[in-house]
Amino acid sequence: MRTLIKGGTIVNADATTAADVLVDGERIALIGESLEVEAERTIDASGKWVIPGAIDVHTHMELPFGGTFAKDTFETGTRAAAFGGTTTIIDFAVQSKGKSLREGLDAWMAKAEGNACIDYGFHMIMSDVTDESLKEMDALVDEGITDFKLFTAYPGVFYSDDGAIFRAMQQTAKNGGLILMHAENGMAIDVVAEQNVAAGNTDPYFHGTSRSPVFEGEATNRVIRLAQVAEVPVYIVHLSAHDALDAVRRARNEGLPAYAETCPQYLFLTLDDLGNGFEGAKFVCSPPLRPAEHAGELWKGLATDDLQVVSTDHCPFDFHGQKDLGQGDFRKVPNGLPGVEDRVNLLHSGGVVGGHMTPNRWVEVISTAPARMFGLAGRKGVIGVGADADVVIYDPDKKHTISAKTHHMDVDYSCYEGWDVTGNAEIVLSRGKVIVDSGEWLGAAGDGRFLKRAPAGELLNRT
Ligand code: DUC
Ligand code: ZN
Ligand code: ZN
Repeated sequence: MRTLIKGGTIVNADATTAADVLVDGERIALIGESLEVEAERTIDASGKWVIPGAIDVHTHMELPFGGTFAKDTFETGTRAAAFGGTTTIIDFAVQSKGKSLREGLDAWMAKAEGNACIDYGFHMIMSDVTDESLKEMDALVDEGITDFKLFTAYPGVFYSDDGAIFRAMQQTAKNGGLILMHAENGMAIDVVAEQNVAAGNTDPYFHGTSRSPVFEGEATNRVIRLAQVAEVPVYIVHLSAHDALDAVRRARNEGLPAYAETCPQYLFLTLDDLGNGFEGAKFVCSPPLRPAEHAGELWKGLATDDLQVVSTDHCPFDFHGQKDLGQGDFRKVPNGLPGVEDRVNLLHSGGVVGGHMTPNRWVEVISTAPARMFGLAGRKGVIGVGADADVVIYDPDKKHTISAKTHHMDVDYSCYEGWDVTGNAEIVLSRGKVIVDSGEWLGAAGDGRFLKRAPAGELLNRT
C-alpha cells in the first residue's frame, strides 16, 4: 500500500519544509517537492503540518497502585494516545518486591501483546535490587529494555535506598543503559504526611504541602551525584520543581550527562487545583502540583534544553470508585493523572501558540528527543526517508474543548475540563496504516508492536 501525503508542511525538530511524503508499506519511502508518483491513496495535507508521530515515554497502563489499578488498559490507553497524535508509548514494567525482573517484564508483555493499538516499549521499574536482579539487568538491555527506573520515594513499595540505587547505577554504567529516577525524599515526605493527618489535615491539598519542592530538589541532586560517581547517565522523570531543575542545570553546566523530563500537569496546573475539598483528589499525583511560580521556570528549562522531553506520567484513576479510596486520608488517594491523549495539543496550544516554543521545538520535546534518548532515533521521531511511517497530519488552527464527555481515555474526569485548545491531530498513521481520520477510529487492538530499543547510555554519556 502506497500513500502520498501532498501539499503539507513538514515540521521536524531541525527544519520546516514544504514537501510531499510518500509512504510505502510501513516506512517513509520518499520526500520531495510536488511528487508525481503512483499511490493507492492520496492525503491532501494543504494548510496542515506533517509531523512525526509523538512519543510518550512515560505511561502506566494498568499500573497496580494503592489497592487498585490504573484504569486504562493497553487497548484503551493506546487508542486514546493515537487520537491525541501519539503513536508510540514506553510504559513501565514493574518488578515487585521478592520477584525477578523477568517476572515483571513477562507480566507487562502479556498485558500489552495483542492489545496495544500503537507501538510500545518498556522501561523496567526496579523495586528490589539484589545480586540476582542486578545480573538480570544486562539480559534485559540485550532484549531492548534499556533503562531502569528507581525511586527515592514511596517507602515500603517502590523505594530503594542510596546503596541499592548506586549498585543499579554501577551495573547500568557497564551495560550501556540509562537510569531513570523518581526523585523525591520519600522518607521525609512520609513524616510530614503523617504529621498532617495527625493534625486533621486530611484533604488532598495536604498531599501537595507534604511533598516539599525542597525534598524534590534534594533527592534530584543526590541521585545526580550518585550517578556522577557511578559514571552513568541519569534521567529525572516527571520533574516538577524549580529546586530540582536547578540541580539538573548545575550538573549540566558541569558537563554531566544529566537529563530530565517534565509533564503538562506541571506546566499548566498548580497546587491550587488540589484545593476545593475532596475534588482535589482528581489532581493527586507525585510529585505533586506546585505553586504557580515553578511552571515559569519549567518553561525556561524547556527553552534552554535543561529539560529535554515532555511526557505525561499517564496514570488514570476514576474519581468515583478509585480516587475516593482516599476520602478522609489523602495518603490513600491513588496517585496519578490522565493525560496521554492531551499532551500534544496542550503543548501546542500552551507552548507554541502561547509563545513559549517554536513548532520545531514542540516536535523535538514530544517526539524527536524522546526517540533519541530512548534508543529509537532514525526509526521514530522524524519525518525522514527510511523511518517508520508514524505520521500525523496536524491542523494547527483547529480549536476544540477538552472534556471527559468526549475524550477517549477510560476515566471519568479530565484535569482540563472545559479548556479550549488550539491544534488537533486530524489524520494519524501508524507504520503506514491510517488509524485516526477526522475523529474516526480505524485502528485495531493488537496492531501495536513491541519495540526492541537500542541502549542509549553511551551516546548520552558523550553529549
Ligand atoms: N506518580 C504518580 O503520580 N503515579 C504513578 C507513580 C508515580 O510516580
Ligand atoms: Zn514516578
Ligand atoms: Zn510514573
